[in-house]
Amino acid sequence: MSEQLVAKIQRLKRERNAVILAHNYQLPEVQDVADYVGDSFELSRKAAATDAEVIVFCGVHFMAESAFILAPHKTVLLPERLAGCPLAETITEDDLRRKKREYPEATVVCYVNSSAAVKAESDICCTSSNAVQVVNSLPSKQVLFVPDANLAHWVAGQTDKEIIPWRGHCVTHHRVTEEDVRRAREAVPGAVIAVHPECRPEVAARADFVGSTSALLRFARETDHREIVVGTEMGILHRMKKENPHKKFYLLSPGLICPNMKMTTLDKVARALERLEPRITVPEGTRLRAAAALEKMLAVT
Ligand code: CIZ
Repeated sequence: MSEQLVAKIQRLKRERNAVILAHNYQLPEVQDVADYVGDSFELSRKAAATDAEVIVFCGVHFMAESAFILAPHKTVLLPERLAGCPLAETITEDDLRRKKREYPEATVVCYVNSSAAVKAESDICCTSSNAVQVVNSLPSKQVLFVPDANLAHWVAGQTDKEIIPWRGHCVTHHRVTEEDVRRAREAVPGAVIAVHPECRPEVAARADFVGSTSALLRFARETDHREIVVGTEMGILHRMKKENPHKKFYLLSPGLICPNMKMTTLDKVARALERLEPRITVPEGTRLRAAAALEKMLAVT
């Protein structure tokens, strides 16, 4: 059944002149059918660079929006319309406008895990792999950093700027505790612990390595350690194991499962290609302002 479904997806992909992009947190079978697997920004850049007319973005809503922002003349499909991001939903453009009034001198740095409307209201975007570099490139002393408070804290530890965080969290990463780190050290002595900066500060402080999904994948390839405990969404283990068959990977906490990332199935990918729905678009005024914030990030990284 799954082989037939994969064959159907490949046929539809050719007929539609489509490319399939899958985030590092997607289900293994969805990653395996994709043309590219990566973090949200890497994938959005692929979307902009490809000759394909249709982009099937296997991820969550803000990711498909970013692809559309960078590739507005293409049809961008999100196979599951309801796949949202609770972190991105912690802040609206109105919330951000109010916060900006409180800190009129601050530059607004917006993590890409945010809606197009919030990006449009920001001065510059960042990803978890370039957040420190983006913040340090700014002339202002004060930075309003939205929406992830844990990432803001991690950045604050690596810059002289005054970082004013928003109160958002990724519920999946925020679930991991110090106790999980202690237990992992006991259960797999000698293993190295690598976590995402969306984890709580006390978790990041106790890890051996902290980085974005692309940095974690690089770390897994380059470290001499044979056993790695991973503190990010479980979907990444599929790629880590594929790329490093001789190493052992363990999940830091059984809670590291994002239900939104698991909503996309092969059935829904096939249906999206068949119907060319659900389409994700962004109103042109918002798109242009959000694109400017993303382009500023590219100019300094
Ligand atoms: O932006 C992304 O792709 C996410 C969700 C995390 C990361 O570190 O890549």
